Amino acid sequence: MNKACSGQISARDVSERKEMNCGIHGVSFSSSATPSERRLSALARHLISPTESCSCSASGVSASITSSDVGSVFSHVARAPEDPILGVTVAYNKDSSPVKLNLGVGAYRTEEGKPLVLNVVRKAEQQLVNNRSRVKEYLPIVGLAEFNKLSAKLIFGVDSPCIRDNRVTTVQCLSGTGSLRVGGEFLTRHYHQRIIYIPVPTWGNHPKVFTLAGLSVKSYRYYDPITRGLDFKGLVEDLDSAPSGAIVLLHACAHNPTGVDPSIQQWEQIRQMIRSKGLLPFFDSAYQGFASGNLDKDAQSVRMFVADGGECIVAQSFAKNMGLYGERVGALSIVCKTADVAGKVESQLKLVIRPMYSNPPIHGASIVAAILRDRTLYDEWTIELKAMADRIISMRHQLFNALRDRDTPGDWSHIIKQIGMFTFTGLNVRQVSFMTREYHIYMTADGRISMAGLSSSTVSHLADAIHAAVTHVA
Ligand code: PLA
Repeated sequence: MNKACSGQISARDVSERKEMNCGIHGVSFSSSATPSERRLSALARHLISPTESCSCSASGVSASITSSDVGSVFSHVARAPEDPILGVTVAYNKDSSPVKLNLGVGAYRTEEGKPLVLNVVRKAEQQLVNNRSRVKEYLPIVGLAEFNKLSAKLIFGVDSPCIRDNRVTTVQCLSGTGSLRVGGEFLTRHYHQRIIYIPVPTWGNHPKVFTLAGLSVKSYRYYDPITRGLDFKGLVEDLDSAPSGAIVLLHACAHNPTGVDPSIQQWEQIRQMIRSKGLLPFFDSAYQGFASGNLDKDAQSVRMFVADGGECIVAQSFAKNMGLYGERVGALSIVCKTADVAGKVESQLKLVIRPMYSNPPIHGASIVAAILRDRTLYDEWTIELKAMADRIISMRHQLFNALRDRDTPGDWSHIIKQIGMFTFTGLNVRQVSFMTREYHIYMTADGRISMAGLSSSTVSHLADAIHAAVTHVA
């Protein structure tokens, strides 16, 4: 299993790749290159990654020309590997076993193992359908204004000073990923420092999103595999040696994949350090409400940074907390020092978005706005959200108890200590592939399991598989 398939391409790998001047197809630029040249170069390096270029030059497997390829102008195209996370679902779908279990992608399932459309979402959609005055015109480039306002209130708090002072600009984007990408491109164009620090490990898409946005990705230590907790000392050391102005990617809550979040005291120390060094915090908030079941509590880290009057960026996703995965609804907020700056920033965000996808889709944002604007629907949402978070917490306890009952070797207390959708089990690549092969359990190669995909009826199957893996596979 190579690293590119592990779901955990570290930022160091990315930097190494960036430093590898592969020179293939003559695409390489010196440090004096313009931003657009650098972006092109980053794109080329991404497309011609070492693993892929090896497979075409060394083994010749991927790029071999079969008779049906002859004559195609694309016959040189090498087959790319599946995505480390979404590819798990592709493999799962091909498995015909009745006991198969998909614990790969972070998508909530009911106790019956079914995807869930929240009741409150059904109600909001019904309202939208019943309203004959609604049309399907294009939204503005920045999306639905009401959605933007309400999203900002959700993450920053209704009484947030940045909203009161009009110091924040919020634009609707294509879910969390799109928000990160638009934010990254804006920074490449308009921020003086193009280095972004991401935690190790982090969501596998982060290094790719930011590299392709034109930023240079570096890493900071985050997780200690020995304690299975936060490597706070490593984090502080790495951020302390970051160049002034560097961007720092922070998971607002429910860190993916580790499920390890800083305590409030640690967040305060991180905040002080970031502010004293003049670093720029960029929050990824993909799980608000999923960590604790409480929307305000899960936004605390972000709000601490806004309360000090400094600037920050937040990418928000409604995929998980409203179960709107496929609607692709999210928001990017940039908190500035003054309303005037925020207005100018917004004008530039429009120039990033317009050539990328012109304007965002209307349906998902309308659902979110309908729920956030209406007290009754909002309250109902918080109850459904808490129920999802509680079911995940209950699965943690059930899995922990099942391993204890089996006397499975090792300390499994991290299963109940970690927070959010995922458990970072500590299982290695060989153990993971054993579980897939022998038990039809699908998960990412880094040993992450989506607790949201587990139910009371599948816990014992998973516990049997983990027990067998740790007792039979080193
Ligand atoms: N940020 C983090 C930390 C995430 O975990 C995810 C999704 C996103 C952003 C993007 O979500 P969105 O674009 O759908 O709003 N991570 C998932 C899915 C749940 C994925 O990989 O796309 C995961 O299984 O890790």
